[in-house]
This record gives sequence, structure tokens and C-alpha cells, in this order.
Amino acid sequence: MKQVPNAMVEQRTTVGFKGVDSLCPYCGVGCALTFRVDASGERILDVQGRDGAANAGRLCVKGRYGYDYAMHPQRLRKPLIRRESSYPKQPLSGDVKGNGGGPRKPGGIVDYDEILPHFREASWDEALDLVANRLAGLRDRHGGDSLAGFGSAKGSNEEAYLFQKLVRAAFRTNNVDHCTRLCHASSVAALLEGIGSGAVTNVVRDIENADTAMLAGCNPTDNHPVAATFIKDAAVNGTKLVVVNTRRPRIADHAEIYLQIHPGTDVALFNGMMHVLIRENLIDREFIDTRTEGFSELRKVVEEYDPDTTAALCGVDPDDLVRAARLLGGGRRAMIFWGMGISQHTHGTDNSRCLISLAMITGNVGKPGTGLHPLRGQNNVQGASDAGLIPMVYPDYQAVDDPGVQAYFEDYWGTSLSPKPGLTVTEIMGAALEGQVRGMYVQGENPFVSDPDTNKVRKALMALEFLVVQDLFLTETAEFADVILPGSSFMEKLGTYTNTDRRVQIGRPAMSLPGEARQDWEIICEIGTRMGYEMRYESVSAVFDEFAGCTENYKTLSHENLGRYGKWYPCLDPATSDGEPIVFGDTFPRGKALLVPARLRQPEEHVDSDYPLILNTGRVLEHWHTGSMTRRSAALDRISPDAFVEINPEDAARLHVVDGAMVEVASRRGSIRLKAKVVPRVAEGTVFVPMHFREACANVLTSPALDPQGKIPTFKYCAVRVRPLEGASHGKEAMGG
Ligand SMILES: Nc1nc2c(c(=O)[nH]1)N[C@H]1C(S)=C(S)[C@@H](COP(=O)(O)OP(=O)(O)OC[C@H]3O[C@@H](n4cnc5c(=O)[nH]c(N)nc54)[C@H](O)[C@@H]3O)O[C@H]1N2
Ligand SMILES: Nc1nc2c(c(=O)[nH]1)N[C@H]1C(S)=C(S)[C@@H](COP(=O)(O)OP(=O)(O)OC[C@H]3O[C@@H](n4cnc5c(=O)[nH]c(N)nc54)[C@H](O)[C@@H]3O)O[C@H]1N2
Ligand code: SF4
Ligand SMILES: [Mo]
Repeated sequence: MKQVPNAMVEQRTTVGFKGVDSLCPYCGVGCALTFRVDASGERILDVQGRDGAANAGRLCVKGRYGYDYAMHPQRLRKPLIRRESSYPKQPLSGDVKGNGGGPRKPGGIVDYDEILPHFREASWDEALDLVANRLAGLRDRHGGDSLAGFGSAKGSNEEAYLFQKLVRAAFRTNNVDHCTRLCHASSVAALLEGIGSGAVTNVVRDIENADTAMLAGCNPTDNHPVAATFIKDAAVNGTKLVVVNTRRPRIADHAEIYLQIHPGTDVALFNGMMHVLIRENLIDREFIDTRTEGFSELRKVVEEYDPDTTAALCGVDPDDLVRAARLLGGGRRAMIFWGMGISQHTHGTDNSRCLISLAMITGNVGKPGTGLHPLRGQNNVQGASDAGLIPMVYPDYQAVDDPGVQAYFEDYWGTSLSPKPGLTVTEIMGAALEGQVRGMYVQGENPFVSDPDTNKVRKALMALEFLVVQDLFLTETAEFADVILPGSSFMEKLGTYTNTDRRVQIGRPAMSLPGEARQDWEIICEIGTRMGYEMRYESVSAVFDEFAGCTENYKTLSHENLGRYGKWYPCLDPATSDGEPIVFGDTFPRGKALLVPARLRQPEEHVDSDYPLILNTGRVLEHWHTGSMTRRSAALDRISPDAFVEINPEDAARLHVVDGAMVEVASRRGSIRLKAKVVPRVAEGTVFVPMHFREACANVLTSPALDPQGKIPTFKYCAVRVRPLEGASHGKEAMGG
């Protein structure tokens, strides 16, 4: 592929072009689009929205302008091997304490000139043999559990399926996980316990049939932007929105009621709402009797949460709490959407349990305009989970410690398998630090920037005896690698992706691979085969068929019958049906839904006079997680170039922080320097830092404390202090280097 300056990418050309029907590579909304590609097949000219089930032709700024990362000159083009002289390993681009860390191009991207000399180019054969030999050597000397793999929710179902198969069958361990652990793991734990399925019950666009929609701990305008447009349409047509958040999201402008609660007090709020619903008899008795169990225990617990006490705990007006409850019950059709403000807490599972109970006691499941919708984040996090990129389960959530299931997969894959559930993302980092995990394969994740407590992650990555990273770019994580493999971007590959609505859709290749980069799925298979476990497939669709063969919800689907528009699963007869937009009308996978009560628990981390503020972390519209893609997208980086911390005007005045000035934010684990934005949308006593900017890495601050069931870290709650930096100017140069 030729290198193209970004400016040229935006130019239209009059020479011939072809249209490729595909998908947006970013979020779980799963918008369908058409790439217009120039005649050479090496350059995307522009993108048009396509009339997919999730987007009806709409796209957000990332879908429309965010594709050029794939054409960035920093794309990896050849396998790289770390030079002998670069051992023992040191962090290459600065220590990322958050205060600048290393040389950067404008836009925060590391200057490769400083890093590349630590690696040498290698042939694929040399690199793949090295990877296979080192991993197999560790496996044979120390056992399969000395290895671990992080797969990717940015990749396809086929890649996710192959990756977990590689780890289980060739590494011989269940230590395989992905970013779902940092995301909706707690929601899924509560949903599996409560109803026996982790996927959404109703699709986003069913909101047009809802009387009420509650949006708890999510910010759809920035994070699920096209879904947000359908939510706003519904609001215009009469659906009442109840928004629950700690930092006013833009969707609150359309809300009937906005509840700005104290961080981490959702359990109390939802219990208080259930208290009102039961007291005022706005519940659905028949649904409770026929479809649920555990109501009397739930009733006892929520009895303790009268509106006045609860509202005080949560910092909201008791009348608003009562009004919000009334909007959800009394036979109104209500939908519940939720996001990371619910799941990323040490009580994330409890938060979701309460939302499930709220839906159940009001009979709001299984009908149009109702249901439970944990908004999925990555374009394929639903599919990657379905395909078994989870340490405790094979594809289709089948437990690895169930002897019947183990026997089935031993037969299906023709090898013996470990019955021991594996470690999660966060546990793997701990085990690496302690020397139990010695070798790792990271494909399409950037844990150095996305995992909590960066200083701990750095030590863990440095402690590994062998690390192979397969990415599009030389990421912050890849700086710790022994071998770096250049993979395929979304725009270069064929595969299926499952969106937040359970819709399985095909992404099609629009461009050729750059340099010697290879297809991710082929690299995974090569490693397996070279480790002694044969993995050979004729095509991507053959991989899909093997995956569908062991995964109930996909059994009827194939590349052929997914066609241009895809299908919702379950889909009994793809020839005649589009699949099911609404599920569980008669029964739940576990039979009756289990109502599991929860009480408000104190957070692990406490504020005190040294660390008096609560840190909330999250996202901005234009950037994607660790920035490796969007900070290499010209339009997106231009709109949102800098890290910032939002601080309330009252706190700012007290701390002598002015808008635009440089400040230091410190937690008990580390500190970062960035620009202050003084805004009332964050509550007094709280601050907000987006996670995208490696030079002011939010996760230097965050705590690795975990939810006991979901094992998800508490990204939404840690104690910090803010101080102005003396003599700091407003410019970028003050961000250190
Ligand atoms: N632009 C963009 N879009 C994305 C992504 C991205 O990186 N960039 N990532 C994708 C992924 S993987 C995911 S998981 C989704 C995440 O999408 P969201 O779930 O919307 O994610 P966040 O912005 O992290 O957090 C959601 C909200 O929780 C609020 N919150 C914080 N603490 C609390 C609390 O204690 N209680 C309540 N009720 N709310 C609280 C925050 O203020 C924030 O508005 O976005 C996806 N979409
Ligand atoms: N503080 C804080 N931290 C958080 C969160 C938060 O709210 N606050 N949210 C958490 C959540 S919800 C999530 S989902 C995680 C996300 O964490 P990560 O998944 O680690 O973040 P990404 O930046 O999406 O990483 C994707 C990587 O894959 C590469 N990539 C993209 N496409 C491909 C491909 O097709 N093939 C290959 N081989 N590589 C590819 C990209 O270059 C990038 O390096 O972050 C978590 N971390
Ligand atoms: S809403 Fe999500 S899937 Fe749709 S265009 Fe935007 S980022 Fe892409
Ligand atoms: Mo996520």
C-alpha cells in the first residue's frame, strides 16, 4: 500500500471507484455503511451510511470520518523482533507516569523513531517460529497455565473463535479473556444469574414503542451516537426519558427527569424506586407470580429504602425519585438501558441485579417497548463473548468445568482440554507480576493503557518472559513485546460481527493489506499449527461454520444467509425471517427469572483530606479507548487533540484552578498533568478524565479493586486531589516530554 498524506484522503476523485458494503469498525451500534474505494483498491475515498437495521443510513462522526487510521503511515508492515541489546526490557517511550512520557508527534502519537531501533525487521517464518517455540517451551516446562492470551472485541467472530481455540487447544489453558472484563462483565454475571442469558432482550430501536426509557450510567450521545439519535426521536414522539448519571450527559437535555446521583449510590436509588413501586402497587403481580422467583426476599430488602432516606443517600430530590419510579410502573412500557456507570464498580453486579429486578417487578420484559439493554461497547464485544473469549466458558457460555461440555469440545477439537477455569484480564496481570503467568499473546488490545493502575501493569508486562503483540500499530503495550506481528485492519478483512442488538452482520474487505501485514485469522492459525496443534481452514466462512456448529444461537446462520444486512439471533429460519428483535416472551433460559436483592455497600476506596475528590473516567465522542485508532485519524484528532480534566466551578474556585490552566491530578497510585476544564456538568466533589490520552493516562490514577462476581475493576470511582501547576502555561508544551 502506498503512503497517502491525510489531506489527500479527503479528496474526491473522478476516476472509477467501487462501493463495498460493510460496517463501521467502532462501536456496538453496528452501523452499516458503504466504503467507496478507488480503482486501485488501496485507498478509501469516503463513506456513505447504508440502510442497516441498526442505523437506517445514519452515521456518527467516527463512522463517517474515522476510517483513515487504516491508511496511516505508522501501520506495521513487517514482523518485528526485539534486539538483543534491548534486554533487560525498559519502558521505551518514557515511564508513562502520565506526565508526558516520551517524544510525541502532534496529537499525542509516539514518535516511532525513538522506539523502532529497539526492534529489527524479520521474515514471517522467523517471527512465527520464534513465537511458537517460545510459547511451546514455556508450556512444556511450566504447564499451560503459565501462558495467557488477550483476544479482541475489535476483531470478527471468526477471529475470536480461533483465538480462544488456540489458547485452549494449543496453549492448553483457559487463561483467555478480553476487554469485556473491563466493560460489561458484571452486567453479564447478573444477567446469567438472573435470566440465564447475557445478551439484550430488546433492540435499541424498539424504544419507539416504549412509554418510558431509563438511561442509567451511560452517555449515548458520545458513545452510542446513532442509537442516541433514535432515543431522541422517541423522546420527541412522547417516550419519557429518565436519566441517571453523576456527570450530566447531553441526552439529559431530552429527559423528563434527570437524577444526578452521588457516585456509586445506584443500588440505593433503584431500591428506593422499587420501594415506591411496591408501596403504590404499580407492580405487575401476575408477571411476578408466573415469571419470577425471589420476590419476597427482594421486597424485604427494598422495604429499607424509603424515598426520603434514599434520596438523601443519593443526593437527589425525593420527589424526583418518586416521579421516576412512577414512570416505570403501573403498566407503562418501560425499557432500561445501562452502561459503564453501572458496570464499572466493585458493586457492578449488584447494580445490574437491581435493574433486572426493576424490569421484572414491573413486567417489563418480553414485550415491545420493554426490556433490558446493557449497551455493548466494542463493535464485536457481544460476538467475542459468544465465541468464548472468556476464561470460564467455551463458545455459547458453556462452562469449562462441566465434564459433559469438556468431553464435547475434546471431541469437537480433537484434543484434550483443561477443566480448570482460567484467569481474567485483571487476574492475569496479577499472575504475571507474581511469575505464574510467564508468556502472553495480546491480539487487538492495548492493556497498558486500558487496564487499571498503569504502574502495576507496567511491572507485570516487564515481568513476562515472553510477550507477543499483534496489532495495527506499535502500541504502548507492544513496546514491551519480544515479537510484534502486523495484523489486518477492519477495512482489510472479511468476517462477521455481532452488535449490541444481537445482530450478526458481515464486514467486507475494502482495501488490500499494507506491506507484509497478514490476516489476523491466518496468523492465529499459523501459531497454533507451529505449536503442534493443526489449525487449517479453507476460508473465513468455514471458520464461521465451525463456530456456529457449537453455538446454539448461531447454528442456523452462515455467511451466505447473512447476506447484505445480517440477522438478529436467534433466527430459526433465515430463509424467511430476519431473526428476533425481542426475546423471552414466554420463558427465560433459566425458566423463571431470579430476583436477587442487593444492599448499598461502601466503596473500597475512600475520600479523605489528602484525596478529597472522586474521579470518574470515560470517553469523548471523537476518540476510541486508548487512542491508537482515532488519534491516527486526521479529522477526529483535529477536533479533540488534548487531554483534559473536568472540574466543577466551586471546586475550581476553592483550589485556585482556572479554566484552561495546567493542573496535576493525583491518586494514591500515581499522578498525571493535564488541562483543566471548569464546567458545571460534573458535580461538586467529582472530576472527570477521559481515558484516551496516553500522555495523561487516566489509568495511572485508577484502582485495581474488583467486583467479586464480575471481576471488573472500578474505573468509575477513585479518590484524587487536584492542584494547579505553578507557572504552567496553557500550551501543549507544558504537558511535559
Ligand atoms: N466515542 C467513543 N464511543 C465509545 C467508546 C469510546 O472509547 N469512544 N467505547 C465503546 C465501549 S467499549 C463502551 S463499553 C461504551 C461505553 O459507553 P458508556 O457506558 O456510555 O461509557 P462511559 O462514558 O465510560 O460511562 C458512562 C457514564 O457513566 C457515568 N457514571 C460514572 N459513575 C457513575 C455512577 O456511579 N452511577 C451512574 N449512574 N453513572 C455513573 C459517567 O458519567 C458516564 O456518563 O462506549 C463505546 N463507545
Ligand atoms: N479508565 C478507564 N479505563 C477503561 C475504561 C474506562 O471507562 N475508564 N473502559 C474499559 C472498557 S469498557 C474497554 S472495552 C477497554 C478497551 O480497551 P482496549 O481493547 O485495550 O482498547 P482499544 O484502544 O480499543 O484497543 C484495541 C487495539 O486493537 C488494535 N486493533 C484495532 N483493530 C484491529 C484489528 O482488526 N486487528 C488487530 N490485530 N488489532 C486491531 C488497535 O490498534 C488497538 O491497539 O478499556 C477499558 N478501560
Ligand atoms: S454509532 Fe457507532 S457504529 Fe455507528 S457510526 Fe458511530 S461509532 Fe460507528
Ligand atoms: Mo467497553
